[in-house]
Amino acid sequence: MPNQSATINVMIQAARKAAKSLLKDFAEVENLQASTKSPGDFVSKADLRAEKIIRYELEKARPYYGWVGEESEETIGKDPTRRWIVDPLDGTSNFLHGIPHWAISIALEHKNEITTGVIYDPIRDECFFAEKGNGAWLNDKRLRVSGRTQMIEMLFSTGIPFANKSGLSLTLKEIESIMPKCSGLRRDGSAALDLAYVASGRFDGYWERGLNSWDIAAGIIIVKESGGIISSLKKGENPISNGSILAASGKVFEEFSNLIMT
Ligand code: 2AM
Ligand code: CA
Repeated sequence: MPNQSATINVMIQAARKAAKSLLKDFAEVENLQASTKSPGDFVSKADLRAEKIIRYELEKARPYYGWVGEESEETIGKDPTRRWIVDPLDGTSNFLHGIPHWAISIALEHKNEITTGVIYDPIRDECFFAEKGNGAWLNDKRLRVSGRTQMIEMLFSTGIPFANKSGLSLTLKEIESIMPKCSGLRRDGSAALDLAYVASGRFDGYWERGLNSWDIAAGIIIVKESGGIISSLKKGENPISNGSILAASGKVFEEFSNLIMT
């Protein structure tokens, strides 16, 4: 079993409490699918309810930390070196469509470095978490990135820009270059779970652009502590600031990033 800090226990407890509320709302969304009413507003409220629960739990335990998240303005804490980076519901489109693939993502940043992360998938009761220097875990099992060595056996994941998001043709070009060389590509709709799946060796690599810090913050430390490599798609930059990310096992990082980052 992992030797967990008090901080990570607080984060996991907050995620589990929010999960109860989200699961109740998700059951409701599934009922709404067959009706003509739009569940969009309902889901925004589910998201806000989950954020409120997480914020209450985290601020109760650590009142001096700052906060940045999808649903509210950034708050600078009395301790300006630490902030929570939170996505109460990552994979909103899946949630909205009744697809059981979404997660809660909570990270702690200290002096511009992510030190702790929790990604909780309530549907499968899978809690991925990591703390700097303490390894990454899925429930009570230690995580390792994939050991596969041949790209042709590897499975990758990405996000494809939709609606008015930019970068569609670039992503399609990247997909065209990787598809003949690998064993498949998934577009599952939750950046947090994509990173958790790289950390657990389910995916061998993942890349996406146009993200926000809260989509990827927890995943970054979980991948790193699983022995994986994280990079921005712009060399030398920080994915937290520019929202473009590539994650992979060390076995394929170079080949993969050469295909994607050219
Ligand atoms: P969300 O579900 O919390 O919106 C899917 O490709 C990933 O991109 C999800 O993690 C999703 O997070 C995120 N995403 C969706 N729309 C986005 C947007 N307009 N800007 C940044 N990230 C977005
Ligand atoms: Ca998100």
